[in-house]
Amino acid sequence: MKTLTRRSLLLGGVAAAAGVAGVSAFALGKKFGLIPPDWRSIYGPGETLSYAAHRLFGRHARAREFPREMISAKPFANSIARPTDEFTRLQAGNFVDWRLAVEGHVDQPMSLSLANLRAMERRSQITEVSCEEGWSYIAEWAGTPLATVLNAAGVRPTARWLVYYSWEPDWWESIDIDEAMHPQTLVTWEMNGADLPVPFGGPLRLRVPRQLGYKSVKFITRLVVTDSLDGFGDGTGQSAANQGYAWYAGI
Ligand SMILES: Nc1nc2c(c(=O)[nH]1)N[C@H]1C(S)=C(S)[C@@H](COP(=O)(O)O)O[C@H]1N2
Ligand SMILES: [Mo]
Repeated sequence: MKTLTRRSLLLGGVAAAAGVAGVSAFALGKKFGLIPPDWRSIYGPGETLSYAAHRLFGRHARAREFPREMISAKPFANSIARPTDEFTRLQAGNFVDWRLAVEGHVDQPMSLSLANLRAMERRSQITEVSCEEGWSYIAEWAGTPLATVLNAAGVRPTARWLVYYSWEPDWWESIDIDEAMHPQTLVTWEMNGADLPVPFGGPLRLRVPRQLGYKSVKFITRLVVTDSLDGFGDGTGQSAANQGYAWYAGI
């Protein structure tokens, strides 16, 4: 007869407890927003840890802001896709017909012109753009805090993520709602005191200065507030996920 020894009972109990703990740690992590959408990727465990640490300890941390003397004399604009005829037409009209749509989990979906945004609020900050390839530059950016735009639309309590789209169809990204509401996250329409130049993402760029350059998407046209990233891409919430860009790119 097989007897249950103290030892086997103990081992079984520990394994069961570990199993339960393993499952519930993940479930708890998800519940409290500690799990990034790309936790399944090659970055998986490391990404999850760095994102969880950021969520727990760095939610309100601020990106470094620089003194005016440190603004780069020659900022580097990464290459962009060749403008379409439609883009060229909008540019010829000084982008008066450019619109930023605000949709999803908001009380009042909106379609905003540059003039609408300028009339809302202006904030400026001197921050750095850092590319994952190693170069960086410092510039003064001015625009409307994204929080101001989202509050104008009335963010619903179900909001967890913000997905943002570019004029370039293969460029879109997402951030969590804390990053979206962070005071340094800016719907940017001005750079170094002039209208945001097209090579730097004009007329409208989302500056997310707490993360690497690729999260600062140029030529933004649409913001979607959502409770889940499941339907966005393959659930990883970014266009570049399959090219090895980590979803969370905190610096
Ligand atoms: N629409 C769009 N946004 C984009 C890119 C792009 O190619 N298209 N490149 C990204 C990358 S990889 C970086 S590092 C920064 C570069 O910003 P810069 O051109 O101002 O240096 O823009 C990001 N935003
Ligand atoms: Mo980049």
